[in-house]
Amino acid sequence: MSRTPLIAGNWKMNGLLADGTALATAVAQGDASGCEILVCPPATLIHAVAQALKGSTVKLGGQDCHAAEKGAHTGDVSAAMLKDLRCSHVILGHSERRQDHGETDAQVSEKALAAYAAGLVAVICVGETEAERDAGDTMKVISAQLDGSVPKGATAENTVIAYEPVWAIGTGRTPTAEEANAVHVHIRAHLSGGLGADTASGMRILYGGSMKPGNAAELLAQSDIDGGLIGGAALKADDFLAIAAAS
Ligand code: 3PY
Repeated sequence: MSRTPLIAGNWKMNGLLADGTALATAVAQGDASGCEILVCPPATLIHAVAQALKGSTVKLGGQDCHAAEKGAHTGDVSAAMLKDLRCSHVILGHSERRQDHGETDAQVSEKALAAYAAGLVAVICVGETEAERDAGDTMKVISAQLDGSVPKGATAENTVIAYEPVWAIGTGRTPTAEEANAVHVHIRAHLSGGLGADTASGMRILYGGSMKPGNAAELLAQSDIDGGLIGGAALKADDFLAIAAAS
């Protein structure tokens, strides 16, 4: 099945109003033919970035949402609030949230259900640590994360998976394109068992973890790598657009 590549920028906790708006404006002016482009700024910038993206095909996403619809959750943002600001996607279960906030697979799954209810696409992140990889446990760890984090109602339309080896995030190190693809193939096969072959073959699986212009073409040429979730390189419009052009 052909899957349109998705090139997603995870800005993490970076950007003030002026530079965030300038970055979004530059991305909106780039050539997005041949792929979908998504930018996920910090919550404080979503409104301004939405204005900057008006009239462009670049999509907008949040970096997290709460599982509850609303209520006494100081500092949190609901899926409906993201939708209200014209987001179409939300990243869930990034390893930095799993590490910094102790997020569990079950919480990620509940957040995904909240995202679906609000009409958002959930970009669900999974990935092994260096110790898990060294112990030969990569596939086992990824399978368990998928089982716990991806809800039963996941479809190829409402869910994207991002494979982000924790040891490759922000380190400049990446698996070889073939090693990364082997995990993507495993993810698709595992999803097929739980969600059915049609859903699994239509679902996009992004690679994340130090994807940059220099390695994007090789990674994106692999059979089961359907795009990228880009960290540092998403903060420079030229680099981000070069990755999109390689897709
Ligand atoms: C990275 O590439 O650093 C990421 O964590 C993308 O989400």
